[in-house]
Amino acid sequence: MFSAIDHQFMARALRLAGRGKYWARPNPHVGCVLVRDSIVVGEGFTQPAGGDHAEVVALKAAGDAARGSTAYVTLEPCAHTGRTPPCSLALITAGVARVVVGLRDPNPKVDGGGIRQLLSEGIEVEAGLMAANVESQLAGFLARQRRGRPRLRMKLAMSLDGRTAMASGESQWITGPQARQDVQKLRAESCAVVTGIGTVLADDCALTVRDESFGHERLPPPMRRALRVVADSHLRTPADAAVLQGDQPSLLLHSREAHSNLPPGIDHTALPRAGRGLAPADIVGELSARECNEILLESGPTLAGAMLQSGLVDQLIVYMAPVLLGSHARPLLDLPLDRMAEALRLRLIDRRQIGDDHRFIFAPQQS
Ligand code: AOF
Ligand code: ZN
Repeated sequence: MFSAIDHQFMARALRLAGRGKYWARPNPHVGCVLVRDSIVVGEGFTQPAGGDHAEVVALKAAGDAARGSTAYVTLEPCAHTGRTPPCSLALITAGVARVVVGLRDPNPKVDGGGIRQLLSEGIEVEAGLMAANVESQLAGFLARQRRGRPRLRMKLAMSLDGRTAMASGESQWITGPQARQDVQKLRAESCAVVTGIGTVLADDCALTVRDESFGHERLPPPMRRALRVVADSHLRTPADAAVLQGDQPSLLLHSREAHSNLPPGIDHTALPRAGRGLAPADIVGELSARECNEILLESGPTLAGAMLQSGLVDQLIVYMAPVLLGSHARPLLDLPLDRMAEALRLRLIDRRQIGDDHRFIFAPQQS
């Protein structure tokens, strides 16, 4: 039912959508192309939250030329008034004749409503073109809408012998500059970057998204807003820690019993105490409540092990450097298993070389 031309324009809409990936959150980054007589008359992608949706950007660009056109939209046009008015209405008012949708929007406020509204106005609608591409492009948003919690990706950097630091804690640098640059992109795509207090105290990590890592694709400040989160049950993060400095927001998650000596202005939230720390489900739940679509976990072995055992991790992104750190060095994960039957089996999703390192993406078998 879809022609080669349809594929070509939806592919263009997908590429456009990608340009919004660092700033649309918590909205999904959507792309829209308006075509009349095989000519693109307008196109656009989702603007930062509160700004125009992709369809509205494209319609504004097209003006009167939108009348009688076909709209290629990666995600079903919204039919509700949220931070912005419904796109379905904007398409109807502009006189668009046909709408080709990549994927139906699972947001309960939309969920087929946009498509129904277009159809009821006599507009031809076809859905499902390149849906698998939209699924992977919007994996975080879709996870939050469908199952009520964000996608959680865990980043690990290790030596060939599965070590992450020397016994002294020294760890800079195991992987090379290209791999570290790749991590910058993961951070920029994420709504929250989470670490544990152990890593903050050991490395004084800043967890920032650094502009210079993006080459000519320079990121203006609104694109660098990943929330930096520290799981810090006892509120031990020093006020002068790098993770609390700069213009990128940070959040300390602590147990209800912790005493705060923090200077004013530092965002912190109390969660129930669970064993020696905080429960992974509570950490993820708090970030979900804050409309996070994508969480990147960049922690040491304790939090990483607990998260993995909680079953909440969707992907492990492992950078492996061609170096041996030896048997005194620290292991990748704190995962006290005894029997083969307890082993966590992973499924390989992707594998590639980045500089001198290798990057593997795995999903735990259960998910
Ligand atoms: C579209 N086009 O480009 C995007 C959509 O609060 P609002 O008004 O910004 O609406 C947010 C919701 O709209 C979001 O949760 C998702 O369901 C949909 N996103 N829809 O028609 C777009 N980004
Ligand atoms: Zn919309």
